[in-house]
Amino acid sequence: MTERTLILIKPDGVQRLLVGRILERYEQRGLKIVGLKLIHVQRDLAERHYAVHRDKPFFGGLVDFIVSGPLVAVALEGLNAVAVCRAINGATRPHEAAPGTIRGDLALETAQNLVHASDSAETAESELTLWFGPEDIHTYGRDIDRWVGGSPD
Ligand code: FUP
Repeated sequence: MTERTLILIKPDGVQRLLVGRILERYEQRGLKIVGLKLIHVQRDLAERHYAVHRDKPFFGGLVDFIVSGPLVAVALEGLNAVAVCRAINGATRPHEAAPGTIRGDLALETAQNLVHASDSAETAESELTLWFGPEDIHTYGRDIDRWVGGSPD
């Protein structure tokens, strides 16, 4: 099923000059970039984004990290985009992430694991609303859509 999902290339990805390489992994899989922006996020948005972790011991550090510098928010669309992006990212803890995944190839620390991806279609919908206005999401067709199962909108 064609889905949309939210990716964040977190501040460590920007600082480590990995934005292009990380974006390329989703793009070359066939996923369509339908929204893209660099944003130095306010605490309030970071806390709402990670609200599910509010009671966890790592919550404060996680929010500090996300607001520490600009990050890149990406809205991606494609067949099974939610599961595909989670697989491209790899396990949350980089030492458990398989080689070939972003975290398995490029990260060592759980607290600085480079990327976020929505964990379900429902979460994706609410996270995309949090990070993007309707005017920031673009629906368009690509010539390659018929080769990668993209929706030809
Ligand atoms: P993920 O969906 O893979 O991004 O992972 P989670 O939603 O479980 O966690 C969100 C973020 O919290 C992780 F990316 C890093 C941080 N975290 C920690 O710092 N320590 C932990 O033990 C678990 C998560």
